[in-house]
Formats: sequence, structure tokens, C-alpha cells
Amino acid sequence: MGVTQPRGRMTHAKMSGLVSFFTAMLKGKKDDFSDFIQKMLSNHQICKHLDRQKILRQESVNEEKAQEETRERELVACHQQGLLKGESQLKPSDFHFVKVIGKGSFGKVVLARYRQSGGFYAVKVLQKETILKKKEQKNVMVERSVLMKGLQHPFLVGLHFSFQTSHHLYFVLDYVSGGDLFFHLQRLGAFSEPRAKLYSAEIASALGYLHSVNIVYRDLKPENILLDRDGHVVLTDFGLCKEGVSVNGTTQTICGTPEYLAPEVLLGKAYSWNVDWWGLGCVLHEMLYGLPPFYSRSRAQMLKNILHTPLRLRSSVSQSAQSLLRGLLEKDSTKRLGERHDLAELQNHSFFLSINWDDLLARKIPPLFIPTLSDPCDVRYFEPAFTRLPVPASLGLSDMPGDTASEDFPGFSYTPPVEFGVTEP
Ligand code: ISQ
Repeated sequence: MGVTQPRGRMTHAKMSGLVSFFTAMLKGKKDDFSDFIQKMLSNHQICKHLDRQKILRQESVNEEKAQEETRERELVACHQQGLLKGESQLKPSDFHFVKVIGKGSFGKVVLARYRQSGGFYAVKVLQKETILKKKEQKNVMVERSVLMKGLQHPFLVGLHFSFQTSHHLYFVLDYVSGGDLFFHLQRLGAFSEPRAKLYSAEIASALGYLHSVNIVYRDLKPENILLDRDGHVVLTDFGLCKEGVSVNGTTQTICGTPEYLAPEVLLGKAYSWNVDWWGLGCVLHEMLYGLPPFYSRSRAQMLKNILHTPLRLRSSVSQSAQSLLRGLLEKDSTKRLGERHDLAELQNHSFFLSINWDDLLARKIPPLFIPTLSDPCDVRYFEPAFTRLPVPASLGLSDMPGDTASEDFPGFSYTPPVEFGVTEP
């Protein structure tokens, strides 16, 4: 908003009048003062001028307000028209795809630069064919719907846009440059207890927030926990989230690694929010001891361990850390820490005694590790096995005419109104 300039200007004569007024007041010269008041009242010109100035200033404010409202209406109309015509949909060529930073069975995560603003994003590109073959449309749409809920939490990744071409689905997400906990754990083996404490508190805070909006994360593992450039945690990957889960909710078939899955999930039983507290227990165990609890190289043995083997903890970590792990890794979900009061129960545990939860949420607790990055394209915290991969040309070139619409994933594409014409992440 611009600064309003009053239109009428003070003449030198009027200025000296005002100066005499204040001088008279200060000196207590009653005569001069009343004389001046008389002059003021009788001076029609000055009164008129002051009135006019007031009116003009008000007019100018009104004019500016009206202009602003018109601009806003125009923007909304443009946005709506654009959306209806599909014009405001993003397309791959709006981005310069810089480096592959992640790869999964469905596609890739690519560091990309939005040409219009120069801002960097992590673009998750999924292959429609693979998703359709594996019947994973539901999970993709869940991820999109969860991301689109406008979740706002300092430790959750943000979705900016989603769009599609005939072969690919694109999620445009915050770029989180510090790499994932899997990468860091691989290099260090384990973390110090204070470092693990801050990460687990930040993760707990994000999970508690998700639960408060009726979402169970379900897929907590070091690969889904990123560090931002300040060293704070960011949770990604909402593909396995479950919205509005009730205590009687049932699971889907278990695929992939079972390391971090709660016994009730493995057994296909009803589960609740506290599967996430089990997941947190697994991640905390791995941060402190270097391996997930119940680990075995044999998948079958690991499944047995998760279901039946009692938790054994070495005394190399503090008593309070061990106590928290026992609470979180309780096989009987009805006895698990967090079962009754969710996040609040964890917040009151002695392991987190030193954590001020308000400061934590405000990102005021300084992380012990701060990533060192030389420039926005520095991908040193991502697996070289990914970053060395060539960026497939097909990612950015697939926007032939008519290639932005599709019936496979109706309603997938999304451009948030606030970002129409606004380019910064
Ligand atoms: C954001 N930044 C870096 C990597 C990512 C991987 C998956 C999802 C979002 C990401």
C-alpha cells in the first residue's frame, strides 16, 4: 500500500501563522494568543483550507481503498477464469529441473527452480502408469488431500501446487535442504541424546498437531524426516496417512519394510493415533542405538520380534530415555504412552523435562547440528546415488498441447488462490 500525500500544501504565510500560535502559547502572551484565535476564526481561508485538507485526505484514502478492492476483485476473477480454462495450471516447463534428490518405486523427487520467481522447490514426480498398475491411486489422492488441507505447522512440509500431465503427477513442495535422518544416521551411526531429544520432540509436536486435525501419519521412518537449512525437523510423505481414523479403523495390506510398524498394524487389527507413538519409539531407538528396535536381517524374524520379543535396552542411554522408549514401544496399544492424552502424555515425560514446548513450536530451541550449504543448489545432504542420476528430459518436456488435463486423477491439480501471481514459496 502506498503512502498518501495530502494534496493541499501549506503556504509560507499559513505556516508562520501556526508558528506564532505556538510561540504565543509558550510565552503565555494572552493578548497575542486571543488576537491570534480571533484571526484564526475570522480567517475563513485557513478554516476552509484545513477542512478541505481533511476532506481531500479522506477522499484519497477512500480512493485508495476502492482501488485496492477493485484490484483484489480482478485478481480473484482472473484466478477463477484461469482455473476454469485450465490456464493457471502449472506445467513442467514452468520449472527448471536441477537435480534428482530422491527416488522411490513410484517416481522421483527433484530439486527444481520455478522459472518465474527463481525460487527452489522439491517436486515429487510420480508416474501415473506405475501408480495405476499398483492400484495406488487412493494413497496418492490421500497424500494430495492431506497436503491440501492447508496444514500449517513448523515441522510439516508444505504443498504449494499439484498438477498433472498425461504421464506424470507433480507435487510442488517446500525444498528442505538438510537431507533426511536416514542419510545422517548412516554417516554417524547414532545421535547424541540431546540431538535425538530435540528431533524427537519436534517430530512429536508435528504428530500431535496431525492428530489434532484427525490425521494419523502412520509411516514414520528416518527417510521421511528431513532437516531444514536451520537444522529443524520437517516431516514429508503423507501417502500413507489416514484421515478421520476411528478406533475401529482397519489397515490395508502391509507392503514394504515392517521395521517401524506397530504390532496392531502388522496384525491387521484396529488401530488408533498411537501407532504414531510406536513409530516415534522406533525412530528414537534408531537415533540413540543406531538400529530400529527388534531389528533382524531376516524380515520374518523381525516380524516375529516386533510381535513377540520383549524390548531389550542397553544401558548406554539415560534412564529417562529408556523409560520413554519402553512407554512408546509397548506392544499392547491400550497401555502405550500417548494412548490416553496423546502428545500431552509425552510432553510430561521426564525425558522431555528440559524442553520448553512453546519455544520448541516457535523454532527457538537451537539445533545442535546446522547443515552447511554453499548455495541453494547444494545437494550434499542427499544420496549421491540419487544426485548423480541424470534428470530425465521427459520430466520437463511433457507439456504438449492438451497434455495438462487428465481423467486418471480427477481433482488432483491444485493452485492455491493466494499464490496466483505470487511467486515466492
Ligand atoms: C523436500 N525437500 C527435499 C526432499 C524431499 C523429499 C520428499 C518430499 C519433500 C522433500
